[in-house]
Amino acid sequence: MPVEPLARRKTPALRGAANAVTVVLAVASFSLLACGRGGGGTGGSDLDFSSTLAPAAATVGPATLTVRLREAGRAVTGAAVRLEAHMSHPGMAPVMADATERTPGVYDISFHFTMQGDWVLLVSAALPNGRRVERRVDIPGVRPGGVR
Ligand SMILES: [Cu+2]
Repeated sequence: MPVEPLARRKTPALRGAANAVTVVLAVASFSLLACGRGGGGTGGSDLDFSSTLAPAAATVGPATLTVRLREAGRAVTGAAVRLEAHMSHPGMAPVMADATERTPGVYDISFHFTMQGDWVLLVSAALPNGRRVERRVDIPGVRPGGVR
């Protein structure tokens, strides 16, 4: 007879532990998504994302971010690649731009640095197979334009 109440008492505690593990896992995967910078993959390790900025020494004015997408060693064609460019200080609307695919898997995003200072480029790519990739590219110290 005393066995049954004991067993009942144990069950909620075990459930609580399981819930705690679930929460920890959810937080861990969220922070992976939130700071998708660097070479780590957000959607899988077989997806290769690289980007270059031209001009390399960023100044206020026009710029082009070139994004290369490869999946399992093959160029990813037909992706919808978008840019959201933010400055590090508040109160400024982001600069938005869409990419055009120059050659298979190579996407050019033309936009303008509208102010000198520190910028954060958020690149998102929606792949034809439904995958979605987001990367953050920091561009610190954009210099005033009109020097050239
Ligand atoms: Cu600004």
